[in-house]
Amino acid sequence: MARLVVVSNRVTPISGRQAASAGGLAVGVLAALRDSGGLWFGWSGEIIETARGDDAGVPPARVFRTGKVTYGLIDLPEAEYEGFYAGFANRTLWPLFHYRLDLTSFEHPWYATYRKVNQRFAEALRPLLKPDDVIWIHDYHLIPLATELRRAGCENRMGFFLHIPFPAPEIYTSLPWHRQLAADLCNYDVLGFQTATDVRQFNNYVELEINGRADRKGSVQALGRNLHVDAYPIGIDVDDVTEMAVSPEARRQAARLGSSLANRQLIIGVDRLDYTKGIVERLRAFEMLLKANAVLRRQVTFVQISAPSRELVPEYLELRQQVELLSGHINGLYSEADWVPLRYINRSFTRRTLMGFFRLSRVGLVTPLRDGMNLVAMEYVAAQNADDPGVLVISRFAGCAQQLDGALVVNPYDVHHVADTLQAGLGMTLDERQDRWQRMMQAIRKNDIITWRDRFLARLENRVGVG
Ligand code: ADQ
Repeated sequence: MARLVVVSNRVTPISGRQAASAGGLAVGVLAALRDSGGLWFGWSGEIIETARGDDAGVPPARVFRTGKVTYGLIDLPEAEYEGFYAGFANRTLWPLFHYRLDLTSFEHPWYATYRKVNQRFAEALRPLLKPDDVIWIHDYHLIPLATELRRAGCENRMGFFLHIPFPAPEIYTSLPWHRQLAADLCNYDVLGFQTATDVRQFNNYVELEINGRADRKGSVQALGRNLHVDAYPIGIDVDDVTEMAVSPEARRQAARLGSSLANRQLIIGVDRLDYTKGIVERLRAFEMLLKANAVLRRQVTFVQISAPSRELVPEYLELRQQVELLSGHINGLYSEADWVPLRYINRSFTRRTLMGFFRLSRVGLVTPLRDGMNLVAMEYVAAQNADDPGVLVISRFAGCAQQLDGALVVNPYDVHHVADTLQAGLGMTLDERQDRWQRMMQAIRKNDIITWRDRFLARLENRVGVG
C-alpha cells in the first residue's frame, strides 16, 4: 500500500486522544493518520528570526516519529509568517471564502509571500518523498503546493481538500489572483470540497471563467488538466466523542457546571472566537429570547465558550471587544441578584470537558454565518444521552446542515427566528427530541471521519497517471 503523506499548515504532534484542544483540521487529520500511519508535514508553529530577514539560515525540516506517525516540521521566518499566515491566508482568503468582502484585504506583497512560503514547503518536503507516496494536502494556506511540487519534479498523485467553503464565482472573482489559484487547484488529481454546494460553485467558476468543462460524475477538464472534483463531507470520530462525554473528567466538570445551574435549562455555544461563527448575532438572538419571554428569565442559562483565535489579526480583536460589550449589555439588563443569564467564557477547554458540557445542555446553538462543515454541531449530537437528548439548532449556512435533518435549521441573520427556534427547542417533548436525535446520529455515523478519509483516499489512489 502506498504511504500516506498529509500536508497541512499547522502540525500538532500529539495523539488524538491527548489533544487538549485542537482546531477542526487537526482533529480530522489525527484521526485519519492514527490507523494507517504515514508522514504529516507542515509548519511547526515556530517563528524564527533570520539574519537578513530572508531565506538565509532557514533550516530544513525536522523529522521525528511518534507511534505510527512520522512528523516533518518546518519553521517560518517572521516576515514570511506575517505575509503568509496573518496576511494572505487569514486576511484575504479566509474572509473572502466566507463571503466577507467587507473584511478582505487585497495586498499584493502578501500574495507574493504566500507563493514564496508554498515554495518553501515544497522545497522542504521534496527530499522526504518516495515515488509512490500519495500526497494529501489540506486547506486554503496551501492551494499552490501541488504547482510548486510539480515544478520541483514531483510526479506523485496529489489530492487537495478545502475545509472552508468555496464561494460563488461573483465573490471568488473579486480576488485579483483568482485565475492563478484556480490553475493551482487544477494541478491536483483530486479536489475535495465539503458540500455539493461548494462543488457547484467551483464548477460554475470553471465553466464561466476559465472555459473548462465539468460533468455530473465529477470529472473536470480545465487548463489542459483532467481532475476529479467531488464533495467529501468531513465527519467526526463518533465513538471517541461518545466515550469522552461519559469520561470521569467530563462527568466531574459537567457536575460542577450542573450544580451551579440550579435546575435551569442550559443553552450552549462553543466556537473559536471568529467572525464567521455568528457569535454577535447569536447573543442578540438570546437577548431577543429574554426580551420576548419574561417567563423564561431565571429559567435558562446560556454558556458561550469562545476560544481565542488569530489574536494578532485586527478584525478578531474588534470582534472580541464587540462580544464583550454585548455580553455586558445583556447581563447588565437582565441579571438579577441570584441569576446571570449569560456566561461568556473567552478560553478553550479540554475536549472531554466540552463533551461533558454538551451532554448536560438542553440546546446546542451553532449559528455560523458561513462554515465549511462545523464539527462542533456533530460533536454536540454524538455527546448526547440517548435517554434525554438535547436539541441542535443549526445555521443553514453551516455545511453540516445539509446532512442533519433532525436539527432545527435557522437563518442566523434573522435573530427573531433564532429566538423563536430557541424557545421551541427548550420546550420540545422528549419523544420529539429522541426522534430528531436518532436521525442525526444515523447521519453522523454514516458519514464519520473514517468514511471521509477512505472515500477521499480511494479516489486519490484510483487516479494514477491521470492529468
Ligand atoms: P473550525 O472553523 O475550527 O474548522 P469546527 O469544524 O467547528 O470549526 O471545529 C472546531 C474544533 O475545535 C472542534 O473539534 C471543537 O470541539 C474544537 N473547539 C472549538 N471551540 C473550542 C473551545 N472553546 N475549546 C476547545 N475546543 C474547541 C474548520 C472549518 C470548519 C470545518 C473544519 C473541519 O472552518 O467548517 O468543519 O475545519 O474540516
